Amino acid sequence: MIIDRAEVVVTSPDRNFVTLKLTTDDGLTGLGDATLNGREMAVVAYLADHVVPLLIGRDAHRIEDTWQFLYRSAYWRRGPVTMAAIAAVDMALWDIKGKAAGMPVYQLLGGASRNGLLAYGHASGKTTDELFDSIRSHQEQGYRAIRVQTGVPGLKSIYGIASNATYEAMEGVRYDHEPAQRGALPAEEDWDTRAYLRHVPTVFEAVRNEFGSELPLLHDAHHRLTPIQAAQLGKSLEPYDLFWLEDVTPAENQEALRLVRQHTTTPLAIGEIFNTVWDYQQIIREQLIDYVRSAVTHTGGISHLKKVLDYAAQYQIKSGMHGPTDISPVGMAAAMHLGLAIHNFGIQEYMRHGAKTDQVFQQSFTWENGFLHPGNNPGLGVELDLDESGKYPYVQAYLPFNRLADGTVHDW
Ligand code: EZ4
Ligand code: CO
Repeated sequence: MIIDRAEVVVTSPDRNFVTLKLTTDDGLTGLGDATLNGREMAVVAYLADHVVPLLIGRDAHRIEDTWQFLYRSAYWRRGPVTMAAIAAVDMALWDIKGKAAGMPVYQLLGGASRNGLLAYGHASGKTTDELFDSIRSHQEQGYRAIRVQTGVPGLKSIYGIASNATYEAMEGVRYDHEPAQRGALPAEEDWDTRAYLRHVPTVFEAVRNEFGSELPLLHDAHHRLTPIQAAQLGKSLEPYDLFWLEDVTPAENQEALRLVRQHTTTPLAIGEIFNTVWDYQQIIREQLIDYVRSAVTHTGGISHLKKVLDYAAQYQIKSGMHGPTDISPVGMAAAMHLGLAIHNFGIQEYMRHGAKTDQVFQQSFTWENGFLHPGNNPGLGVELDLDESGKYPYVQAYLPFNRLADGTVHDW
C-alpha cells in the first residue's frame, strides 16, 4: 500500500480550511486536517513544498515510522506549523488504515470506551438577556454542557461573543463565536482585566439562578490574566461550580499554573495552542491542570495526542479536545474517534460548521441528546467533495488582537 499521490486542498466555504488528501496505489484515499487559523498558507507551503515530496512512494501502513521520520528528519522540531502539517499526514494515514481494514478508526485505537461523547457548545451574549437566550437555544439543540461568555460593561468587543455582523455572508447561520474575520487586517479589540474580573462572577451567579445547579458550565479566559489575577478569578468562581476554567494565563509559562493551583479548586483546562507533549510535561506531572485542550489537528495528529492523553491518564487528567469551527470536519472526526477510544475522555468542544462546509465535507458523525459519535464508516468517515471545495477559494482572514486603554498590545 504505497502513497501514490498527495494533494493539499485549500477551501473557504464558510471559513478557511486546509486539507491533505493522500491516495495509495490501490486507490484508497485518506484525509488530514491542517487548518491553522489565520496562518493557513504557512502550513500549505510546509506541506506542499517540504512534506508532499517525501511522502510519495512511502508505505502508507507505516504511521508511526512516518511520524518519527517527519518529526526528526526536519531537525527543526515542534511549533504549530510543523505539528499541524505532521498531524494532517498522521490523520490521513489513520483514515487509510481504517479503510484498508474495513473499520472505523476508533476500532483500531482499541474500540469504544463509551457510547458517545459528551459535548459542549458556546453560548454568548453582550447582555445577560442575550446570554440566557443563547443558553436556551443551545439546550434546544441538545447541548448538555455549555460554555458561557459575555460582554463586559465598558468594553466594546470581547472574545467569545457571537458577532452576527461578522458572518452576514453565512446566510442566516449563526456561528456562536467565530473570531477570525475576513479582511486584510486583524480587528482591534479592547481589554480591561479589572472590569472583567468584577463582572464575570455576577454573570455566573445570574446563570446559576436562572438555570439551576445541574447544568455543566465552562468559561474561557483566553490567556489574558496574570497568575495572581487567574487565582482571583478561579476563587471568585468557586461558588458556581464550573466544569472548567480555560486558558487562565498565557500558556507558554507552565510554572505559572502552580500559583493558580495553590489558590483555587476550580478545575483548569489548558492547551489549545500547545503542539507537543513537551508543552504539557510539567503541568501534567505536577497535576496543575484537569483537562488537556489540544486538538488532534494542532498536536501532531492522533498518534501524538494519544501519547499526551495516555500520559495525562496517569495523573487522572482528562481530555477536553479543542473543537471550534477552525477545526475542520476531518479534524473533528479524528477527535471523535480518539475520544471514543481512550479511557480518560472528559468532554468534547463542538460548534456546528456552516451549511456550505457540510456540503464540501460529507460526514458520518451523529449528534444525539448532547452526545457525539463518529459513526461506523471505515476510516475517519469524512469525504471531501473536490467540485464543491473548488467553488470557494482561500480568503484572507485574521484573528483579532487586543489593546489596553493606554494603547498597549495585550494577550488576545
Ligand atoms: O480562539 O479557535 O476555546 N476556544 C477558543 C477558540 C480560539 C480559536 C482560535 O483559532 O479559544 O475560539
Ligand atoms: Co479556548
